[in-house]
Amino acid sequence: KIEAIIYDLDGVITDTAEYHFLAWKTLADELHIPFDRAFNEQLKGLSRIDSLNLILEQGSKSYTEKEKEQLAAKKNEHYQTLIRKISPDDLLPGVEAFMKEVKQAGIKTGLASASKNAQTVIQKLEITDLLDTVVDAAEVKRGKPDPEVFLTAAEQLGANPDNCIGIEDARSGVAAIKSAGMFAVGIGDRETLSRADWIIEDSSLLSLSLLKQKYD
Ligand code: B16
Ligand code: MG
Repeated sequence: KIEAIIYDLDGVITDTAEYHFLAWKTLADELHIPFDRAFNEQLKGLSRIDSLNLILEQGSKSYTEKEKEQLAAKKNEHYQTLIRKISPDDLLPGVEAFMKEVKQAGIKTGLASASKNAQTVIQKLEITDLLDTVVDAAEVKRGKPDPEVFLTAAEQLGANPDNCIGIEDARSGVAAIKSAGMFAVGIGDRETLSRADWIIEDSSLLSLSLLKQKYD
């Protein structure tokens, strides 16, 4: 029995993963640090500061904690400029229909995001009503791949993790779902998401009936 479905935000519900990439790219260029899409794959799902540390390791300079904080704040400014115009039109194809179908089926829904901007984004997308709980970076101590964010969402929903499904676009996120003891749906690249129990190429392929077949 599926008790709850817990969604990742960036890259699953909306394409903010692209905006995170562009914001990091701007910062990396300013610092003359090489940065491309392939490298960006490892950052998906990681916290802002963990992502920054990985990027800075690619350069030769070392930075103080204070400098790192300033750089992280700068990236967030770039990011917030990019997300300013987000609207319901930015929901990825098929996502809203799927979320509604899940709710109508009486399955609880939650959001498990590593982003401190998660609340802003879901308000702009106007999907607050489709989520029974929202857990974001502000609420958890350990980021993905630690299972804490998914386990916290399950707990808030009163659901047994064994009966939960997590949906992710990032390798670190799939790892977090599996460590939480949940069924993992991966959206995106088959190789990157190889640990997921069901992998689909993009969100338009989400279907509750198919998911139930895979889950059973
Ligand atoms: P912020 P998710 C994650 O969100 C992103 O995948 C990741 O790229 C980003 O660094 C992280 O949020 C932190 O975001 O800087 O807004 O706090 O995919 O877990 O919804
Ligand atoms: Mg994501």
